[in-house]
Amino acid sequence: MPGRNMQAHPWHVLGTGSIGGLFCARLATAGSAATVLLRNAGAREAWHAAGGLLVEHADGHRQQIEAPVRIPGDGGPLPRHLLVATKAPDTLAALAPWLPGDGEGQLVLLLQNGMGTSEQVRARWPRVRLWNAVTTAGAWRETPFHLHCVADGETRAGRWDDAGNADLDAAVEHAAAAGLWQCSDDIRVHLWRKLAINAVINGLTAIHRCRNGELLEIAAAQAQLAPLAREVEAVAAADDVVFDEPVLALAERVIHLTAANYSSMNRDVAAGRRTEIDFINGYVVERAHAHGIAVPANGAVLAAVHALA
Ligand code: KPL
Repeated sequence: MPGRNMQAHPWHVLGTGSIGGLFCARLATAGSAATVLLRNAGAREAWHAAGGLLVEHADGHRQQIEAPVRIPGDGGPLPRHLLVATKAPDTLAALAPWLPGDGEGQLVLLLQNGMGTSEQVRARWPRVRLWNAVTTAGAWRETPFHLHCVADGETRAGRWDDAGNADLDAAVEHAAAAGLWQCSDDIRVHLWRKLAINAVINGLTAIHRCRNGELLEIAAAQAQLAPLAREVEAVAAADDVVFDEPVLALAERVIHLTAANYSSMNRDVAAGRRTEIDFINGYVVERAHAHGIAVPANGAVLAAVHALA
């Protein structure tokens, strides 16, 4: 009975962007009374004024979600299971009000672009049970509380390390049984594969202000694809992660599949928002330094995107 098991382990969702909203919808479908954690009273008013979240699925079916909402300082019990879908740079600040101690008795599942937030969360909350998820689902936001899901994709979830209370994992396993994700023993490989794609594509599309497909047409961008891919492969290998296909081939396949799209980083730069570059090429550079590997192409993309901000 996935529905009853899901109700026994209620989730709290932090971050109501396109992916956070989509997983609120999936939790609702699975029979979980997920609670949405919002930033402040203004966001709560906007949520109620919109009547909650509207998700339009690829098959045309519309789902209205009127989940309960909480804001920091409301005095309720501590959330035990948090699904975090904020932008990577916002993670610690978004989590802080909900994890006032060392994380004991709480589980955090990070579902985000980029890497580096797991290490940050672990350093700040040594007793939290920490999971990651990686998804290929695609969604976009028409308004803050109106989403369109364009691809169901595949989602994998895996434990980051062994710290924390293993009993909390039941919530992740019940969600897997309800079809939200597949549990994986090698989540780092999935995280690195997504990171590799984003490290090759996203920064370049922001720098050249182009669609993903145009990376193959703009000579200066095209020339950077292979060096970026080679560097990511070398750093991942030093972190004991081996890809089942060359990163350049992987990235080029995604470029073809998403040729007409603007990457998330291109959109962030166009809208004047903070980017996730520090958690994408920045993470590659950080791990490269730790291993003494030179990564000039990733360093150049990191610096160029910082200069755009
Ligand atoms: O994940 C993406 C992103 O934009 O963040 C890709 C796969 C590059 C699609 O645009």
